[in-house]
Amino acid sequence: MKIMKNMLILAGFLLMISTSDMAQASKVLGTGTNSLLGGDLTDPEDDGKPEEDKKYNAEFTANDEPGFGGGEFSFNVFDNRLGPSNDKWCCGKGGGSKEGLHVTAEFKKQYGLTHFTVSSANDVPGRDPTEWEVQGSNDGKKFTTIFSHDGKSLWDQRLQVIRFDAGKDFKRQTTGYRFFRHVTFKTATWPNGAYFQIGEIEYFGDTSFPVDPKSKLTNTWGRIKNVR
Ligand SMILES: [Ca+2]
Ligand SMILES: [Ca+2]
Ligand SMILES: [Ca+2]
Ligand SMILES: [Ca+2]
Repeated sequence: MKIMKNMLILAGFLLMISTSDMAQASKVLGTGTNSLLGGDLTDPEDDGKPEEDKKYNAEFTANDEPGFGGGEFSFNVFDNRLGPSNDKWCCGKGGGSKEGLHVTAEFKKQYGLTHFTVSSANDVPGRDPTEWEVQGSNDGKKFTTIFSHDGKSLWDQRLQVIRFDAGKDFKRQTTGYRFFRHVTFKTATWPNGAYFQIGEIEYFGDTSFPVDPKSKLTNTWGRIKNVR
């Protein structure tokens, strides 16, 4: 009888695990700066000084408004804050951008992406990314798609933090990358007027993935090419 009861408890427990395992696409963590996970790979200590671009563990580049200062610039997605103006990246290149709008974080080490967050900014939902990707690279030139979304905006509130996990929202990673790039190809209002915004991006990863010898080679060549 006792064994039977224990088995029932076990069965219930297993059911619970498998149900939570099935948790569907992405997870809303809340709204505002306090809902960010914090301590992501770009700034593990959460002590970055965005206005000076100091105390970060990554180098940032972008094809639109590169920089933290000067306004609603692209690196504001790494300033550890959610809010208006200087806390976000807004509002898109005039007439759109064929290659999309992208911002890249370059690290010294390779990381297998385990999870990441992307947060909406404060303005109208029509500026939220509807078609976008997170990509990885080891030379900063050839990028592989890790996560992609093409459909309705995933954010239903302003300054909303959404978390995406490997094994649920994108494939469990077996390759590490030194570069992570966020690209937006479309928003609901693209490419008219102020058509784009993102509040914050956080990347998390580990180095305990099996090393793919090919990616190692790419990394070496990437470094040689970058020295030119
Ligand atoms: Ca830091
Ligand atoms: Ca951060
Ligand atoms: Ca800022
Ligand atoms: Ca921000």
